[in-house]
Parts: sequence; C-alpha cells; structure tokens
Amino acid sequence: MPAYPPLSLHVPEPPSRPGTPTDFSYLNVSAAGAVRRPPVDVRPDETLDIAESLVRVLDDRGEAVGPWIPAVEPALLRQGLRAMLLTRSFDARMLIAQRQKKVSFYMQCLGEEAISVGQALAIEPDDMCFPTYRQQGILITRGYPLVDMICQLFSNQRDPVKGRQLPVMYTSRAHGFFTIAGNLGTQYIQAVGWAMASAIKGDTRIASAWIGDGSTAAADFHNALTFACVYHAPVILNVVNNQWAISSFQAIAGGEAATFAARGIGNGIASLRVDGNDFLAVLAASRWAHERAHRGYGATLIEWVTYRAGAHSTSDDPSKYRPADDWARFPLGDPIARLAQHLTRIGAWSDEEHARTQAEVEAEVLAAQKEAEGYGTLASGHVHDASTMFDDVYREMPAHLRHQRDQARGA
Ligand SMILES: Cc1ncc(C[n+]2csc(CCOP(=O)(O)OP(=O)(O)O)c2C)c(N)n1
Ligand SMILES: [Mg+2]
Repeated sequence: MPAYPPLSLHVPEPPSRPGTPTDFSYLNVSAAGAVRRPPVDVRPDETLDIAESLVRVLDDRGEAVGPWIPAVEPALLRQGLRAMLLTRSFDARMLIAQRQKKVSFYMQCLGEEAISVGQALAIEPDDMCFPTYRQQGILITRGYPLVDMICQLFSNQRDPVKGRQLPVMYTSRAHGFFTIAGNLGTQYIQAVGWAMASAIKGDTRIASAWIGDGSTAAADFHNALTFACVYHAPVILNVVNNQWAISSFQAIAGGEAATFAARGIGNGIASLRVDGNDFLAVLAASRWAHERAHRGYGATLIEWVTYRAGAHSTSDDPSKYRPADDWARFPLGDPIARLAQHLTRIGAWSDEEHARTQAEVEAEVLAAQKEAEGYGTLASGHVHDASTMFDDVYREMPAHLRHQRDQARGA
C-alpha cells in the first residue's frame, strides 16, 4: 500500500478581506465585443464557450461594439436609464425610512439595476417574472405605483398584502410579478412549472426565473434545470452573480471551479455569461433568450456578472467581511454611469439632463412616500388589525377559526 498523505478538504476563500487589497483577477472578464453571438436555435452544447467568457457590448469609452449590439432606439435606452435612476433613488429613500423606523427592514439593489430594468424592457409586459428581493427594478419599470410599494414596506392600512409579508416581498399579478418568497430557490421551480403550464395551455407567455449565486446551491435550482431541459420549457433562467450571498463569497456556492453559466450546459440548456452592468448587453442577451423561448427552442440560462454594492440588507454590515472599496474597484463599473456615458457619446444625454432627471425621480419618490405616509407607517401604528389575518384564506372559514377571529376582534 502506498503511504498517502492525510486527506483534507478545500474550503474556498474570497481573494480579499477587510484591510487587504481588493483583487478581482478571478473574474475572467472578456473584452467588449469579443464574444460571438450564435443564432437563437443553437444547440445548447454549442454555447459552452459563451458560458465561460463574458458577453459585453459597451467598451471603456462607452462605445457599443461587437456582434451583440442590440437594435435599439435611444428613446428606449433613455427610458432604461430613467428607470435605473428611479430604482436607485427609491432604494436610497427607503434606506432612510428604515433608519427612521418607518419600515422594519429593507433590501436595496444598488449596482444591479441594469439587470432587472434591462430584462423588463426586453421581454413582453405580460411575460411572468418570478423575482427575488433584488428585482424591484422590474416592478418599477413596469409602472407599478411607487405608493403601493411603499405601503407594502410600511405595512400600513393600504398595504396590498395587509402586513402579512416581510417588507420588500411585493406581489402584483397585473404586472406579471409573482409574489416574492423568502424561501430562496423556490422561484426557479415555480417559474419552470409556470412556463410548462403556459406551453401546455397553448399560451404565448414565457416565464423569467430569478436566483442569486448563493441560492444556486439549493436543490430547487437543480430540479428546475432538469425540467426546463427535458421539456424545453419557455423560460429565461437568470442567475444574478453579485459575488456575495450575505457574507459568503460566491466561490462557496461553486463559482470557483466553474462558472454558474456552465451549470446550464451540464444540464443541456443553452447558457450565456453576461456583463450585468452593461445595459446594452443585458438588453441583447435578454432578447436572445426571450426569442429562443418564444420560438420553442427552450430555456436559456444567463449568468449576470455584477456586484452587490451595498449591504445584503439593513441587518448586514459588509465592512466585517470584505474590503470597503470593493465596488469602486469592480472592473465592470456602475451600470448607470456606463449607460449615461454611452448615451452622452451618441448625443442622446447630457450632464444637465442627468441632473434634471435625478431631481425629477427624487421628487417622484418623495411625493409617493408622502402619500404613503398618509396611510400610516410602522412607527405610527396604522397597521392592519391582527384579526384580519383570517381574511382571504378560506372560501368557507371553519367554525373554530371564525371563533378565534371573533375573539381577536374582542367580539
Ligand atoms: C432556502 C433559504 N435558505 C437560506 C435563506 C437565508 N438567506 C437569505 S438571503 C441569503 C443569501 C442569498 O444570496 P444570493 O442567492 O447570492 O442572493 P443575493 O442576496 O446576493 O441577491 C440567505 C442564505 C433563505 N432565505 N432561504
Ligand atoms: Mg449573491
């Protein structure tokens, strides 16, 4: 018998910690325009090289280059930029409201705005999204009233879900926005199931599934991929790789030895790895996947490479586990600044317009917040009576629950 050394396990570590220099060399960034664009009916196994590189359109000077340049009017890009600014402004205000105890908890999507806004503008308004808590940009782009969002956050008397959901867990059937669940990964099996049902019914709507890098470690992700592949489910499988899952680095979910996009290839699903901070690349890749799903060629998995610029939530302090200047050094930059740079370059934007739009969206958020506060905030105590928890649950409420409800009402 040979004398083998003692066995040991590999435990991935992030390349830098607080107080050490930031190092993003692990990212494997392709040059803008360098990755080919295959036809939408490509065989899944022929997308492996794209799953291992990075689709980018905007170069460092804000010029659109290469085969993925989307056919797009400046008006749509301006709409996207405004929606991103509105989303960022909304997040900033709600963080303040949380500090003021008007809302118990908040989650922002700082730095990731291009992904949700861009995809919302690339797919049909009635395609069904199964988002996580970091895709508020979809709701905002689809025109869901900010007042209703804030009432949900404040759990007040106009909260559409009557205080039964954690703040940020929005829902709107009319906006194709499936109820956000805190149980991560469930979005994937629900989206694939919904997409299969849409096909079974002969409908034309597709689904858009959302998950974070960390949550791909959940079994639901893998189960969903099997069904999506086998039945060519009409679904876009989005993986938002923002490098972190609370304090866990993406490598601990398996991002070190293979890309998250490569998970799709192994499951027989066409897969793309895309610069999530490049609004034009988001539009182009989302349209490609959307077209593929609608034409019956099946699912596409898209890994969006981005960076969670802020804390995981208002209950998190990232200065404990990563360098403070990470986002400033992230090689893919800030999606808002990059789209503004591009639009300015093509003569469809200016610093003055940026400042004016910024002021406009801030005023819009402020006005919505004022109106929502009229219905109460968590701090003001204008919340739904506990006895309403029995409403909307049963068509015919069992007698013992009717009794409990009446007791709660003091009847
Ligand atoms: C099934 C499940 N496991 C664990 C959690 C606790 N949890 C909430 S957020 C989170 C991190 C998720 O990270 P990621 O999927 O990368 O998404 P991100 O927050 O970065 O957008 C965890 C572990 C949960 N909500 N659901
Ligand atoms: Mg993450």
